Amino acid sequence: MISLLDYGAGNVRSVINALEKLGETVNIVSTGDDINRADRLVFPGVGSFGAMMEILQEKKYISALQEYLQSGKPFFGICLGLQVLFEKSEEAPGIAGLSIIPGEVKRFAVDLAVPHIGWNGIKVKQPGQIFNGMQGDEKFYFVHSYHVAPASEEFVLTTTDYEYEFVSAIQKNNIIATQFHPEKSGKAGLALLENFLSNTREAIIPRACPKKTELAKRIIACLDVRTNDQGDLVVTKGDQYDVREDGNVRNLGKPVELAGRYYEEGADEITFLNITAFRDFPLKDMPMLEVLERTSRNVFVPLTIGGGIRDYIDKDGKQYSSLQVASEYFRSGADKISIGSDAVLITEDVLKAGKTTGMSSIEQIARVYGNQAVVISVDPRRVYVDSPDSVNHETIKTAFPGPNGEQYCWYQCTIKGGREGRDLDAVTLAKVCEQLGAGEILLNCIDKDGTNSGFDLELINVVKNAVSIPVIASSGAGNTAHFLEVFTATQAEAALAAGIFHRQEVSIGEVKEFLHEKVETRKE
Ligand code: 1PR
Repeated sequence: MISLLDYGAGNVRSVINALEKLGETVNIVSTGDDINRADRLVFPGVGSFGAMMEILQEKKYISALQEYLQSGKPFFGICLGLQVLFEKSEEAPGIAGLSIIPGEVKRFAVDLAVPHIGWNGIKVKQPGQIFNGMQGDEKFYFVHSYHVAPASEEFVLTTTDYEYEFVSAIQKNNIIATQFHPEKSGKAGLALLENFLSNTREAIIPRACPKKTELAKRIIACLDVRTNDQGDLVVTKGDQYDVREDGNVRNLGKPVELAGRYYEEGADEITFLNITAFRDFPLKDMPMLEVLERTSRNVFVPLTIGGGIRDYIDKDGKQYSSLQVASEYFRSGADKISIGSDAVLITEDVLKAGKTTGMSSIEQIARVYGNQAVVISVDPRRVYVDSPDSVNHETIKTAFPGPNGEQYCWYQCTIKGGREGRDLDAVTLAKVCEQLGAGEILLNCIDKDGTNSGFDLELINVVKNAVSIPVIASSGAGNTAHFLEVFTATQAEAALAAGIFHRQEVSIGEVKEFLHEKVETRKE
């Protein structure tokens, strides 16, 4: 039996799933007394430092936690569960942490994208049981904007490089805490957790730690999911968003099975898009929640889910907020949610009013679950123009002129799966959504979707240059060389593909093999 501290702020499902996969029975801590009684405690922190400390205070967990941490009993902190051990954080000035380790938590001061999202390496600084059996060149999944800065090196277990070197794990007697998420770090993460649970393994420094760690470019498999005409939930795939062939919805497989296959093949993340959720209410769509629940029990890389995340009034007049919809997805095993149509409408409102309301789905979900949990999925298509002055949009000079020889184009945002074009360009959308608190942009392209002709590099560059959050390049991958092209001709942090993986034309392993020694990737 292992105790897990769930202070109610976020998704602890994936940690529970990982522990259960390793054969543990998980007891959720719900009072200070439960903390006192625990023999081994896992603390997965989610959200923001200030909100976390407030909840810990309200629930009267603070003194129980401090006592537990001083007792010498095993403790594993993850992400904010590491930061909580320090004295204070720049994220919440004036609010004290648990002060078990001298030092503070600082925001990344880098030119690179913040949050630091993705798979990065570790440099091990002192022997640790949790590394038993590891080579040292494994990568782990990070997602954070703040990092710990201990006052001395005494308790530093690992460091990681992200423009500069930061502390990515600490060890003090039986207290271990990592900035990265072992529960989302595939087989390496599970092995590390298993070592902690066993608590009897020899402490080692792995032999092959890199001198400098590098954030890997991520390869993401995307599953567009919808109900077909027979009522089955299937993975489908469109050509420029048209998913029907001879009148029927293309059926490329079952969502849970395909996700499992991509995990085994080495996908760094898996994205589900519920592509018809704009017309249905997703909380009624229980099969989709079930897909997430079943997938997250066996897939230990980040899962994103999109489709239908917006405020909603059902036929009986009952109101649901987008936050409630998102919360249900998080509870079912999602690590991030993605917002498509609603992001366009929110941006239009912000531009019209000249200010934000603080109440949009993006702001509300980012406040509770953190910026990194909010992905904006953009569905743009090219609109050609003769001159940049002819429209009030961010235009680019294109190397691929339009049908009438037009030299310029802008990227028009659409809603409802490309069915409705709006008077808004993708660059403006990305900038406004970043300001509202989005953590990442999933950049599709209707012109390229399903064409196998390569990513729209011009689109990716113009959006990437406009924001500092990570950008996932999507649409058009047709072969392994397209991945190399997108990572060398743009600064995109990740590349997503669907069709070539579903049709088994190219496997994720083959993509990574091709990129080996050309682009930093994660090896399983
Ligand atoms: O608007 O918040 O309800 O979210 C709906 C979501 O569903 C959006 O993220 C939107 O992108 C997606 N969506 C809606 N309709 C379709 C469709 O195809 N008819 N799919 C759709 C979007 C695009 C990518 C695709 C890549 C890679 N699919 O996700 O996987 O283009 O494809 P490729 O590698 O085969 O070229 P909301």
